[in-house]
This record gives sequence, C-alpha cells and structure tokens, in this order.
Amino acid sequence: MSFLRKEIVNIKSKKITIIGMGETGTSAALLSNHLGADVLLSDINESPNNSSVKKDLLKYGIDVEIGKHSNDIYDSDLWILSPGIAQDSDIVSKAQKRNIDIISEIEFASWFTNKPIIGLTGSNGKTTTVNMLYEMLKGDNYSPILAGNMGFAFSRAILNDLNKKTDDRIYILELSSFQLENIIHFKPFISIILNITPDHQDRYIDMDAYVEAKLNIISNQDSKDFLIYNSDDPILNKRCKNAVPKILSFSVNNNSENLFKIRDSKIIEGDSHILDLSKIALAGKHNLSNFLAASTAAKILNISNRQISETISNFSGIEHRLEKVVINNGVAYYNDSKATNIESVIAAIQSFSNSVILILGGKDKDSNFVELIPFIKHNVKKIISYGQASKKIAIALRDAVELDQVSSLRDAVEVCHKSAVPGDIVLLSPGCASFDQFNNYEERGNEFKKIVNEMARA
Ligand code: UMA
Ligand code: ADP
Repeated sequence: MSFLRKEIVNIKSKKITIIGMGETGTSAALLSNHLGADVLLSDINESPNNSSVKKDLLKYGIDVEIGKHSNDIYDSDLWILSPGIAQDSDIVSKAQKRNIDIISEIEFASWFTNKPIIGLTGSNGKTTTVNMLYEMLKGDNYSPILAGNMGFAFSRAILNDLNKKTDDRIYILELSSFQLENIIHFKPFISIILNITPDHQDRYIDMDAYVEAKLNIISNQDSKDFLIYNSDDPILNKRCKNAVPKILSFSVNNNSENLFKIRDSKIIEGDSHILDLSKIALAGKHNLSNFLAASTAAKILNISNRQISETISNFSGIEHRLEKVVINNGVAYYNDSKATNIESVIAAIQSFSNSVILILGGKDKDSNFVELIPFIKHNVKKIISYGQASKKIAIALRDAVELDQVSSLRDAVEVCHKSAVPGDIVLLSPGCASFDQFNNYEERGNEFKKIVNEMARA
C-alpha cells in the first residue's frame, strides 16, 4: 500500500497507527476511525488524563494502548506522528526500517478536504497573526476556521466539517516546524512565512534542518498558489525569491515591491491610506510586521481595505503575548510567557522605551543567550534568571547587566517587586520553554499573573 499519490488515498480498512495521544493524536484517531480505518492509538504515558481519554475513545471502537509502545504499532500501513515526537526517536527509526509510511497529522487531515487552506508558519508571531487574519476574513464572503499549532487540531476541524455544507469554508492553519515534517501532498493555496530565527535547536541537528522543515510549507505549491514572505528576514529573502508559487512580500521598512507600504508614519496600499501607525492597537514593530502579513493575505482574498484597517486598529492581542497585567505603584507588569526563544524576547524588549526589569528562565532550548546583550544594553536595567536555565543565563549575561539568580518564578517576581521604581516595566519574557516547572506556557503565564495580582492587592 502506498499513500504517495493523493488521488488513490483511501483509508477504509487500512491499519493506521497514531503515536501520541494529545490533541493531535486524539483528533487524528477520531477522524481516521470515522473514515473506516482500523486504528491503534499508542502513547508512552499512562497519565490520569490519558486513561480518561482512552475510556472515551474505546466507546468509538478505537484501539488504545497507554504506558507503552508495544510491537503492535509496527503492524501498520500508515503512521500518523504527533508533532512532539522527534524524527530520530527509536520507534520512528524502527518504523522507517519496516518501510511504514509516516506522515504528520496536518498531511493526514489535508487529504479529506478540497477547501482552500492558508498555511502560516514562522519562528514567532504565528498565533497572533492567524488570529489577525481570522478577524479580517470573518464576514460575508468567508467562513474561516482556525486550526493547527494554536491548539485545535486540523483533523478535528475536518471531522466537524464532514457532512456539513461549508461552501465558504477556508482553513487558516498555524503550522509549527514539527507539523511540517513528514509532508507528502499538503498544499496550501496561500502560504505565509513570518520569519525564521533560531528555535527548537534542542530538536534539530542544526539551523539548516529547522529551516528545511519550515520551508516544507511551499514544497507542493504550484504557480496558481501564493507565497507571502517577510522580506526583512535574511533567510527568507534568500530562500523565497525564486519559489514556484506567486510571490508577495511584506516589510516594515518602506519596500517598494510590497502590496502594503509604510510611508510618513502611515500604512498605504496603492493610492489608499489604510491607517496611521499611531492608531494600531498592538505595540511593537513585530506586530506591525504581523499585521502586514495578515493584510497581504486578506488582500489576495479580496477583503476590503476598510475591514483590514478596522482589524488593525481594534485587534488587542492574545493572552500571554506582551499582555499587560496590572500597574502597581507606577510599575507596569507584562506577561509574555509565550516568548520561548531569543528573538521573541528581543521583540518584547524593543517594544518598550521605559526601563525594563526582565525575568528570563525555564527549560533551555539550546539557545544562545549572549545574543541578547546588544538589546538589553538599550533599556534593561536588571535581569532575574530562574529555573533550570538560570545558571546558563547568568553565565551568559552577568557581565552585561545587573543579574540575580533565583529558583522559582515566585522568587523572581518578589525580587522584581522590591527592585522596581515607578515608571519601570516588569516583564516576564522568559526565552525558554516552561516544562521545567509548569505543564505549559499558559500555566506559567497564569501563575505569573496570579503572583503579580496578589502582590498588587497586598
Ligand atoms: N509521546 C509518546 N511517545 C513518545 C513521545 C511522546 O507517546 O515517544 C506522547 C506523550 O506522552 C504525549 C503526546 O505524545 O501524550 C504528546 O504529543 P504532542 O507533544 O505532539 O502534543 P499534542 O498535545 O498533540 O500538541 C501538539 C502540539 N505540541 C507540540 O508541537 C509539542 C501543540 O503545540 C498543538 O497545539 C497541538 O498539537 C494541536 O495541533 C504546542 C507547542 O508547544 C502549543 N508547539 C510548539 C511551539 O509552539 O513552539 C511547536
Ligand atoms: P508563535 O505562535 O509563533 O509562538 P505568538 O504570536 O504566540 O507566536 O507569539 C510568541 C512570542 O513572540 C510572544 O512573546 C510575542 O510577543 C512574540 N512575537 C510575536 N510576533 C513576533 C514577530 N513577528 N517577531 C518576533 N517576536 C514576535
């Protein structure tokens, strides 16, 4: 059995193994079971949550194993791999040796729709920008659905749409590099690449491998499709210029080739004045870049300039991304828990002109914290490092700025509270993953907000 030609893909009665039982695996299991496949869902972890999901899935007749990957996983025509499972893991190598076709869940779900797909990737700004685009598209002509890395699996969206009349459906997919590994046919009508800067270097052999995974987004596009890319990004500039699809770029620098231009502190499109930069609801040059990306895609889809400018002036951001928590004694506290790599920390620092006390730390992703030095010199007066990466951060930055090393997030906030004076910004922009002390970045951001609000009330 081969899945290499999309027109002959038929999964009825095929044996499908799905590895990982999070949102991705569970949704892929429900979709493939619904379409008549013989499914085995396997997860190494026997958590209470997995036990409860297993109970639910058994009701659908889906075979589930938890707490192990048994040899049954290799008795399969096709593997769907959750994004958290690395290509070089033992089970993947064994499946490859047995010539089992391995695909990502995004690839899998895309087999079951002919509706247009907008695929968006990048190292930073994905969730923010897909939400901006969603706001621009919802209206009379389109019925957009957001799915992918933002937390709602594409398979779940496809399953919900089966047997529904959805003529105006358009899927807006947020895609991580992990989800773009193991792509065979996946072909967005519009692909958007926001930026490529180092991230997930603990997973990839080198930066090139990470870049290649991201660029898989355009690998099946043809000359009728579109690619929108950030021409301010040196890697993208080099790699996208000669791509096969129709190319549109965006830039926060006044680039004459772009659909949207920045001129005299205004966003301009052709002869139309879209908006004064001062009217943009979200702070930071990085968010202007995100808006230009979303607006360019909206324009391809004939969205009016009015709808675009209304979205830019009203869109107030997403939780855990430079989110203002409280002003306490003249000190503003910001939760940027989703800043899990160096570039997003730089974007956060550059969004403020006031003095910043910066909390960095968490689980290191093999990042080079020294890259922060030119930026912290600008307006960061103190750094508090905490968690597993605290020592590595301290070694990298202690000669450049006053730095305190603590163990927990609570300790870090307490030090900030004591050190800050009116006019300062206290910024949690950790530059690391959360998994050393929290289940995810949301939990870390919520804990930060809880501590900060407690202190404000005390
Ligand atoms: N597992 C195994 N065997 C292994 C390794 C793991 O069974 O050898 C199991 C784990 O026990 C766990 C499951 O696999 O139960 C986890 O799968 P997963 O990590 O792929 O998690 P999902 O819950 O399916 O979430 C994934 C994305 N996670 C990752 O890419 C790590 C979610 O992105 C995404 O929202 C979701 O699919 C829906 O599409 C999160 C993320 O951190 C937010 N993404 C990274 C980022 O944004 O930087 C890429
Ligand atoms: P992603 O989904 O790619 O992780 P998010 O929109 O969730 O992106 O934002 C993650 C972090 O990156 C936040 O700290 C946010 O402030 C920052 N950020 C958003 N857009 C950009 C950008 N274009 N460049 C750099 N950092 C950005």
